[in-house]
Amino acid sequence: MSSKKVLAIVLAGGEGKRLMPLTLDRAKPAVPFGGIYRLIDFALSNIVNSGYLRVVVLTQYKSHSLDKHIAQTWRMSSLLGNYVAPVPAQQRMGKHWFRGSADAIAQSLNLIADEKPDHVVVVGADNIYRMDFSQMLAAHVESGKSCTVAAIRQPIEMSDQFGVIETDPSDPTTIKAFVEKPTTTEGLADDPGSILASMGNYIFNADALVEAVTRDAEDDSSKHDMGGDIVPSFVAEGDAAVYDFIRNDVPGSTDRDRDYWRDVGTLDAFYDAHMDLISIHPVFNLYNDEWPTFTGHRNTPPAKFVHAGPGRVGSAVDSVISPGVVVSGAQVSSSVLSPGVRINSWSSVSDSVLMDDVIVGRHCQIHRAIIDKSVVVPPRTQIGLDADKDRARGWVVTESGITVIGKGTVITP
Ligand code: ADQ
Repeated sequence: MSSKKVLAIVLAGGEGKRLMPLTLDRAKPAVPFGGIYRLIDFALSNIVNSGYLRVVVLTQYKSHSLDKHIAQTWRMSSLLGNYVAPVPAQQRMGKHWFRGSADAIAQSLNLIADEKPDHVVVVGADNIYRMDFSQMLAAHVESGKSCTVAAIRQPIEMSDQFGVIETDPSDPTTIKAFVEKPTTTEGLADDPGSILASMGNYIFNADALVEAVTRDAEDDSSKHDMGGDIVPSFVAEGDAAVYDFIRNDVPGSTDRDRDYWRDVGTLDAFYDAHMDLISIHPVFNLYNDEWPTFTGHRNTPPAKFVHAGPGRVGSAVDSVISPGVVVSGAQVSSSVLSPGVRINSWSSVSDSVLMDDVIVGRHCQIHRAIIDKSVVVPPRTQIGLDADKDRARGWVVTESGITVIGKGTVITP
């Protein structure tokens, strides 16, 4: 199937309130992840690796660093008509210059009209996973429906975070019912502890999407949401299929990470997804050359580990260490360090995520923490050892006890 007939739309307007303070001045898809990436790199890499090279990224809130990242990293050769174009929500003025995700598509219908695709692949921008959308498209075409929703099993306790899909055993590929984030629901017949959750990835026949979104835009009772309004409208017509993610087989994936998918909507989930990267046999393997995750690279020197004197061996174990990091006479374990991080003598960093250019002075102890860009940690600071003390200093401490320090926070010694 020609990739020219497919337009990919990435919904990248998420506010990401539950990731505060990491989303204080950036949109959720621009939040750094895994040392050198941004969250959106995973969705965009999946699209490009699937062979779809015409991509529109719909942005809204605090999109400056997202726009910059896309412009610097995702510029493609226009010679072949390929592009990754960030498109801000700005076509309507006033109080409702942005609404739900379906409204973002409604505001951008001219892009579909210009491109004249047969199919539109619509994906969220804030999940960590690998997926070959061309396999989903083949299933979509085979189903004969106008809309296909990608789905994965999730624990029933999480049903209020997802669109929940119901099918009929006699016709398991047709969606019988779709409820967006229900507070109560029933588990699957063969697995009562699980639900079939929408991954927020859809494929539409282009004309059907245009029609549905246009109709929705005129409906004042609608919240203009893809999961809440558009998908249910196809389900009501009996015109929506489900694509089980378990069928997706990305080249180079392992038995361990083939069905990996993480919604990193909360700080705890964001932290856990980092820990998934660093185990000896990672449940999400970054080192899959057959399905690379693309990102921009700073021009930084290699990482360096310095023996700074007697008893001051600089080392890191079970960790992901980015270029430009210097660990001097300090110990790092089970952590993810972004470019430009410095850890100085007699300090220890464990079970933590340190973003770009964080500087840790001497004699510090950092444990179970997320520290955003450019924070300077003065000598003898302890972070993550005492939740009450950390809260008293104005830092966020999550439900599971991870201390989170926002970008550029000035820590007094
Ligand atoms: P949520 O992620 O909670 O659930 P939503 O907040 O609408 O739904 O975000 C979906 C995607 O759209 C995100 O990538 C977000 O960044 C983006 N987005 C939201 N509003 C936007 C706007 N106005 N403009 C541009 N982008 C916008 C969704 C589905 C559920 C599904 C989960 C899976 O609605 O059914 O289960 O994803 O994570």
